[in-house]
Amino acid sequence: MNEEQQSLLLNCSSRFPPPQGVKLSYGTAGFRAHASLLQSTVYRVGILAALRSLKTHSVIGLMITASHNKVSDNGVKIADPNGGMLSQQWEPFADALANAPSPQDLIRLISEFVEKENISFDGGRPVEVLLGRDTRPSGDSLLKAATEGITSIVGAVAIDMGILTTPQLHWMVHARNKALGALEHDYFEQLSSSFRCLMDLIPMGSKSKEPNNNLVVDGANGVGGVKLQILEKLLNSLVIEVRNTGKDGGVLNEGVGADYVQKEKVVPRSFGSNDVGKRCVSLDGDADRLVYFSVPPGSSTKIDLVDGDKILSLFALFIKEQLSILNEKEAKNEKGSYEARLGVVQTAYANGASTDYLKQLGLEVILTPTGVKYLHEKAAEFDVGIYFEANGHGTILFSESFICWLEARNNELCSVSKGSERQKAALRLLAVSKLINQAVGDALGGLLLVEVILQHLGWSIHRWNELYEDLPSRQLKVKVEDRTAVVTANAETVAVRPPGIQEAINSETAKYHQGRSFIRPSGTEDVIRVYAEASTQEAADRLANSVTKIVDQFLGFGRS
Ligand code: G16
Repeated sequence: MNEEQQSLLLNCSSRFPPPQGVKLSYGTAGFRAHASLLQSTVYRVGILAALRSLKTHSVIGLMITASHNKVSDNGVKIADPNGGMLSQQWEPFADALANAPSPQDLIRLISEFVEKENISFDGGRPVEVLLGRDTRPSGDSLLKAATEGITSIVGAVAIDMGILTTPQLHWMVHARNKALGALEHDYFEQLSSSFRCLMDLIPMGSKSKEPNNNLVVDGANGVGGVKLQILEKLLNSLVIEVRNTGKDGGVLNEGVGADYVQKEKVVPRSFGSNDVGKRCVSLDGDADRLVYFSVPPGSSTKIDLVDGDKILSLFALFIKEQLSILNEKEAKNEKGSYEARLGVVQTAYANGASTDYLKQLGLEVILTPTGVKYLHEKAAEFDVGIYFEANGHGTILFSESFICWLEARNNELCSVSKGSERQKAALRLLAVSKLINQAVGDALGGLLLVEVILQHLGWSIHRWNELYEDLPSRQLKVKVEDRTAVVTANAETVAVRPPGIQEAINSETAKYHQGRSFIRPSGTEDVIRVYAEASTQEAADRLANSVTKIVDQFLGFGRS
């Protein structure tokens, strides 16, 4: 680093002292904390984003959001050149940067890292970072801190893309680096045109079976509902009623949103007995998750939840069907046929019944730790990789080689059997690859794909929910003195620390028919999460409560 660069960093960073006595870490989805603690961290992540752009010669994204967390929290994460999460190799540097005590330490760290990574400041290429933020009131000042961080690297440019859903920002980075249109307008255009294409390809017989084109959306009082209202105008065929847009004084994620609905299994605010029988969907605060639900007859608060596992199952069913149509009969021995590898990725939170169902479909099911960064990486190993967390975060990834093959196949079929089922299957798969975000889970694209598939199959939400019966489950969280005291293994199914805790959980779980339980430290909140599953709801609740007590005994406040 030359002197000009060093003195720029010194001047700027002295205006962003780190908070005292707080250790932050780049968790499941970036840094998250009370917004008042984050000025320095966001400033420093701005520096990291500019360095990442220098290193990769690409456009990088920086998103300011704490997604499902409380409105008083905020957070920051990086989108890599392909639109995915920051390379995990850079996470230790992010941690070190965020926690460097003084500007001098910060500069030393950056110098060492720049040398180790062989980052050149004289590449002569543009260094660009796209910035986005959700609707949190603290977002504006944190965005300024991020901009200062980015421009603390000589020649780096920060481009404010405005208030966005997290997946929109990831999508824009992906598109920019592929030299495609990357404005919000392009995003809406791509989603709406691929949706319309899929709707046009729905078999005639299916359309009338599900008369209900009306969808009621809980926007979590965040950014997603508002963006969906814009998108709806381009769709023609769906009637979407958005509630909890945040415009009527509702608080972000408070009694609303996908996280609340999935964890509590009750209706969000503004929903109730008048909604019995309707198809409802809940987004989270930054619209990277979605879960469906319906209100059963006679209920005003309870719901029938259709979670991320069921979305995954619906997608898997549809994709599998399209792939088998493509490979049908006469196609088998034709030159150029392609046995696409289809795989699905879940976490330990996946309901046991969903995993059994997917295996019965003959699919390869892989388990990873919680966090899209892990699931995405695994799904990318397939030609078509579908990943979903039970909480509704997921997408479908198509390999570049499979997309190329599909495009060539579609052209070929166009000339020999235009309009055939096989050509339609190729077109559908191509449209799905454009509708569903290739960078990260996206509630808007996910929602449109669910709607298309339900219409394609002629299914109601109830028929969809009957794919398999969920095992009753319960999720709880426990505040402990130090959540890092819990260390897990085997995709978080086993707690290897503190010693003895797993044995205690095992002996409790063994008391329950179809019992399963695990604990893990959250990467977005200061808690230990507890999951329990058993043959009845009452048993799942009891098991979760007992495991919570075990966590408290081993790690609760007051124990050393
Ligand atoms: C983030 C991650 C998800 C993860 C969730 C909860 O979601 O992107 O992969 O499931 O946090 O993580 P944890 O249990 O570690 O707190 P979001 O929607 O908050 O960005």
